[in-house]
Amino acid sequence: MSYTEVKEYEPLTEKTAVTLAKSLGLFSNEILMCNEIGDGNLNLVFHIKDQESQKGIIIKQALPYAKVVGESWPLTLQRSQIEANALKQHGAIVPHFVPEVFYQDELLAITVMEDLSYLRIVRNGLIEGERYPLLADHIGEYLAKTLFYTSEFALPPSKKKEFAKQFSNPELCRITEELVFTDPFFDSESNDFEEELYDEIQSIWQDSLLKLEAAKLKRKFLTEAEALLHGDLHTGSIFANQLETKVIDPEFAFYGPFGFDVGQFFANLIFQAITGNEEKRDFILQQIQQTWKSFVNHFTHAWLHHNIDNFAEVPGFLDSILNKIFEDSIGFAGCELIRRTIGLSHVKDLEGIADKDERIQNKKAALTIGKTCILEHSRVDSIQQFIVLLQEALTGEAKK
Ligand code: SR1
Ligand code: MG
Repeated sequence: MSYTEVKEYEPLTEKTAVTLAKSLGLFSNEILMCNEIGDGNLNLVFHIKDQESQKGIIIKQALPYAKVVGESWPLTLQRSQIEANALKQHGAIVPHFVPEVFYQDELLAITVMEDLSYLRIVRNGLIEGERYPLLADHIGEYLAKTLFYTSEFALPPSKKKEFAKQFSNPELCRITEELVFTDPFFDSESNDFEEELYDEIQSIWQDSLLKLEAAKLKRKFLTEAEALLHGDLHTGSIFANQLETKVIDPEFAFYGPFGFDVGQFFANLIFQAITGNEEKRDFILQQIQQTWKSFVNHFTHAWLHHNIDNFAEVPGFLDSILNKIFEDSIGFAGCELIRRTIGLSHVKDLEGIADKDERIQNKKAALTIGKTCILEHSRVDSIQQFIVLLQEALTGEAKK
């Protein structure tokens, strides 16, 4: 049977994934290698390769539950279509930063896309000391363009509202609302932390100023439908090498606040600044600065050439938007730092530290910096000031 004629959803196996690849006519060779390589929280990912021609593809399939928790946490298969459509939407804006989608199937909840296995997942590469000299420039450009060109600055409001409807993603948004913006700030069941952090965590739960700022940030995430976000832009969602950068996995895509993707990227770089030595810390801080610089350059260029809003040329408007994005992104970064340390879904940057004392010390630093970002986000006026704030936190109390 041709796999494209399957009538109901079933999870693929390495064998049926090959059958599917052949049904799609993507390979001429009969002998194909297939490995399930998914190491994320939610999906199956099959890497299929023709050893002779070295041609490969990726088949990503959504499971009807969150893999990280198990079948007790059902999850919509519709996220697969959201992801494929977001890849296409963002791919139309920045094709050089997004994998090409060859095929999508709603029933099977699959997306067949370009094989990026010649690149490395940035989180793994950074942990092992690799450097990606163009990463900051590329991600700054990716963020500026995907956000600007899906916003009302570039689209007529009616068109933007159509997209916002198409990318309504309530189940995946709920994960972020709970895991990033709520649970870590309360004694919630989903939290997962080492007991040595209990005093720090208690102080988070009891800090009403911190909770007030977190509440405001959550509200932004819930209500500000500014642009089509990636929605989960951590360093595990980025492939890179010395020359290229590709952003994958936008299954959390929806219309949300400009600063959210920027903040998640910042936070996941900050983990590397926390865990690295002095030289790495300086390099990572420079990457954060460069990302923002690239973002501002590309966003400003798009604004000056493609802004359709009548108010575009009003002095101060662009600056006020950039300031808002910047402040929000620092606040969102703070939430991401805290949730990846004590919430449900952790990061290898911290968990991979074998020595317990060292790991706890780094986790405490992540919590301190996360709190600072949340509390100070609306007072930080420039990227230089943010870098100084991070430098002080990294060399001072936070690392003791
Ligand atoms: C249940 S999903 C946990 C996390 O994995 C995804 O990558 C998102 O970051 C989500 O919050
Ligand atoms: Mg993901």
